[in-house]
Amino acid sequence: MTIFIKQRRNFYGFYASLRFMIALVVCADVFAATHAHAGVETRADTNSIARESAAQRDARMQWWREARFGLFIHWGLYSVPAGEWQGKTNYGEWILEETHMPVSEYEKYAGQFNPVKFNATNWVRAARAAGVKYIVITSKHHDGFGMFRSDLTDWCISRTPFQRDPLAELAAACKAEGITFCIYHSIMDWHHPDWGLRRAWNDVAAQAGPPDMDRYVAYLKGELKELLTRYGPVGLVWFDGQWESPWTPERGVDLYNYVRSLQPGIIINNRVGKPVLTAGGGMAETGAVGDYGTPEQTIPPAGFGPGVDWESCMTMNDHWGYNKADQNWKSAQTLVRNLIDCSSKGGNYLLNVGPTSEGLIPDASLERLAAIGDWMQVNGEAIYGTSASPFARRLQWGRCTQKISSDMTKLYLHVFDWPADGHLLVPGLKSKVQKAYLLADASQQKLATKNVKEGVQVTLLANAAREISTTVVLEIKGAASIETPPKIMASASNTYQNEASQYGPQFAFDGDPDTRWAADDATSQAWIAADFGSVKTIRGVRISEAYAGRVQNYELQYRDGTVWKTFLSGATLDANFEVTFPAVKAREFRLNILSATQGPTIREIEWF
Ligand code: FHN
Repeated sequence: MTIFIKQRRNFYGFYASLRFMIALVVCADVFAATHAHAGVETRADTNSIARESAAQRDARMQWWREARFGLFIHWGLYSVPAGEWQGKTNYGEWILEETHMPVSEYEKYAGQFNPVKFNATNWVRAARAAGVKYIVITSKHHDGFGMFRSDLTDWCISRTPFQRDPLAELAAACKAEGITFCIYHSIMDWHHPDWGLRRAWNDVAAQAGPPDMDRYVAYLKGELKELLTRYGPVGLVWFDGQWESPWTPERGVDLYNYVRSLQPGIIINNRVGKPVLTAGGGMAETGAVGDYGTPEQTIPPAGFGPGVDWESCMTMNDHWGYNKADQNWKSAQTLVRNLIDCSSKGGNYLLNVGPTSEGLIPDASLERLAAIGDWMQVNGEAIYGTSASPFARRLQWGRCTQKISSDMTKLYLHVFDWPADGHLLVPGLKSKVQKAYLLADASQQKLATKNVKEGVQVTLLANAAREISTTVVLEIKGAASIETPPKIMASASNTYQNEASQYGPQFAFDGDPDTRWAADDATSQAWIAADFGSVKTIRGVRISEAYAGRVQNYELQYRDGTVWKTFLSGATLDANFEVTFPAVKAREFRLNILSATQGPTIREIEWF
């Protein structure tokens, strides 16, 4: 029998969940958070967020910014079916929602949840050995089940044969091991009768009266009070499930304030608010709230610029919750390079594990954590407490992080692709290198460096390359002086779903083949232009089309006053298109696509 204090039963229509759409939403958040923070700071009249000075905020965020690497743990009743129901094996933590199984059916998993092999210290030690600085554990996911002992409901751990409190044990182990304990708490609750969008298959709530969201919010706050007053310091709350209509920006601001009132130093992600749904980032939204943005399963192409806090969360395989059939594991190399990529763009990496219902982290996850730990053992200095790369353009051979102190800058060059000739070019670096060495080399044997026209050339030691990534340290007096390539003002006639922060024209001129400009799918005609700000003589162009063959007919043009003049036309492009032509002098040049089979998308355009 389900007991909810202060609850009534009722029945509401079903709300179709568009999970994959949610993932697309997530990227939007980052911009929301950034602007929100800026907005909230200034818009005292609309949102009464707990006021703090920029210095106070920096102090509150410091541990998290320096941490760079966190462990996400999706653990709950959904680990019992382990992804399987009625012969289908691809479910995860959304099994209740995706199967529409009666909630009374789902409740039976509580009786089968008895993780006797759970050992919080083992989990935390595996995380610490991997170089993780904070752990975010699901105190409650969308199924509403509390992975802690609550006085407000018995739809929690006390309903199971496992008469212990996993969160209490994890909080204690984190404290003992020097890891910051954090919680993930879902706003949406498929089980609670007062959550505004009650599911038709919530037969347990069927007898309750109509949902009462104010009463639900009181319950939600009650749970958070238990969590934020009984488990010691909590580093951050990772809210989620904010996208459904019962949740509002006002409720987000109110909850943000409430949580900060319980632990003033706590950090709260931006999903406490209600980022307006747009496919990906690129929207400054009013009323948004939260301390940092949360791209999901993706790493932003170029980060979000200085002063923008964000954290990319990602699965190790294809599921957040435990799925016994899912063996599609990312390699340790991919996971470490993702961590480096996030750090090089000024963001954090929150890597997920989905433990079993016995209380074990899958071996494949432990193996990867251990491999990451081996790399972090040697290279952690190039991740923790670093800031984003000073190089505006993507480095062909890898990434860069830096540490700036009063009189010196350390550039950490993360070499993914070892130069065949042993000479690594650091493009655009003008500074004189005081000292260069391999981070893995305790003797810090000096590497020869030379300032050349294109930048600094570092002579690497033969066979020093490491499979995952090799860190070369350059010590420079003061700040690094880097010749920034001429700033190109990019523009285009169309950008995919107005997603400028993901597919804007600037990405075709950033020197990064992993980013691209894209037009909407249905676009058959489009142009993309580059304004060099001053007259430039060009004699050729290299164009890398992302999906070769879409462009069927194009012109190359320059602007003469208000008129675009065509100086070359052709049919198709491809991934490595290059053409030279007699010199053309102008400030602005454009690729004008006259016909395309589908939305044209270009990785790089280099006018030379
Ligand atoms: O629906 C959840 C999902 O189950 C998982 O928790 C991820 C983790 O960031 N967040 C939501 C999807 O955006």
